[in-house]
Amino acid sequence: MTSIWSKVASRTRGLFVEGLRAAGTPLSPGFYEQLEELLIAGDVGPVLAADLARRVRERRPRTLEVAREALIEEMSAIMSSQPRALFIDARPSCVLLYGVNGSGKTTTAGKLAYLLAADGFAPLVVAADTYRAAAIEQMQAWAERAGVPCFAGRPGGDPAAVVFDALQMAARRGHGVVLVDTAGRLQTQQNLLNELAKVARVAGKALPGAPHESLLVLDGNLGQSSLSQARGFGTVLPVTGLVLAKMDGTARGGAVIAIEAELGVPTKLIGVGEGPADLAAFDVRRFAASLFGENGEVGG
Ligand SMILES: Nc1nc2c(ncn2[C@@H]2O[C@H](COP(=O)(O)OP(=O)(O)OP(=O)(O)O)[C@@H](O)[C@H]2O)c(=O)[nH]1
Ligand SMILES: [Mg+2]
Repeated sequence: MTSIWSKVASRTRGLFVEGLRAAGTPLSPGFYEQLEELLIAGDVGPVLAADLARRVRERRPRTLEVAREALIEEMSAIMSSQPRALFIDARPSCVLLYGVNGSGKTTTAGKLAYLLAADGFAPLVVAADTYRAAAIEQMQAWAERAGVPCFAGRPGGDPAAVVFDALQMAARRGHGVVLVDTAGRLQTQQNLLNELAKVARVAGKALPGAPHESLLVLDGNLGQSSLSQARGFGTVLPVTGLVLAKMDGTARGGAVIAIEAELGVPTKLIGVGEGPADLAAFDVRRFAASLFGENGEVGG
C-alpha cells in the first residue's frame, strides 16, 4: 500500500511541499492567500480553494505542522462520506467500467482482475468494447496477464448482448465477479450514453441487481473537466464510484476533491501505473497526506 501512495506523482506532492514552505508559518502575513493559490494550482477549483483556506484559518493553527493536519482533516470532511469498498458481495457481482476515450478503462479492468483474482474472487473479464478488434485484443492480453478468462464478443457486435451472455455464463460457472470493459465515449454523445444505459439495463435482466458497481474511470490529468464527465454520465446511470487513473503522472489530483464535494460520489480506486499491481483502494487520508509528500511531511 505504501508503495502505491509513493507513486502518486511527485509533481503533485512537490507542489504542496515547496509551496507551503515558501508561505512561511500560519502566522506569516499572506500565508492563507498563498495556501489558496496553491490549492487552485492543484486543481481543487477556486470556490473550494477559498473555502478550504478559510476553514483552516478559522482553526487558528500556530505552526505549519498543525496547519497541514488541519488541511488534511478539512479536505477529508468535504469529500464523500459514502462507503469506498466495492459492492461485490453478491456472487457473481457485475462491475461496469466506463468513461471518455483513453481514460484508462481497459487497463483498470485488467489491474482489478489481477487484484480480485489474488483475493479469490475468480473474476471474469468481458470485452464489451466491440467497436474495435484491437480493443478486444487489448482486453484479452490483460486477462492473460492477470491469469483470468476473458469473454469476448465479435467485433461490431451489440455490447449489451455480449454482457448478457457473459453474465449468464459467469453465474453458471461460479465466477465471483464480472468486470465489464466498455468502449470510450464522451459525456456529450447522447446516442453513446444511451447505449451505455442499455448495457446496464440488460445486465440487470441477466443478473438481478447488476451492475452492482458502476464505475466512472477518470484520467487524473484532466483536472476540472472530470466534473462535467461525472455530471454527464450521471444523467444516464447512477455512478456508484470513481476510479482515478494515471495518478502517477499528474499534478492535478485535487480535482477529485471537487468532484466528491459536488457530487458526493466516492472515489473507490486509484491507478498509479501500467503494471498489474498498480491499482489500490482509494483512501482519503492517504490521498490528502500524499499531496504533502511521501510521509505527509512538510518542509523536510
Ligand atoms: N502511467 C499510467 N498509465 C496508464 C494508467 N492507466 C492507463 N494508462 C495508460 O493509458 C493509456 C490508455 O489506457 P486504456 O486502458 O487503454 O484506456 P481506455 O479507457 O480503455 O481507452 P479506450 O478504450 O480507447 O477508450 C494506455 O497507454 C495505458 O497503458 C495509469 O494508472 N498510469
Ligand atoms: Mg479500452
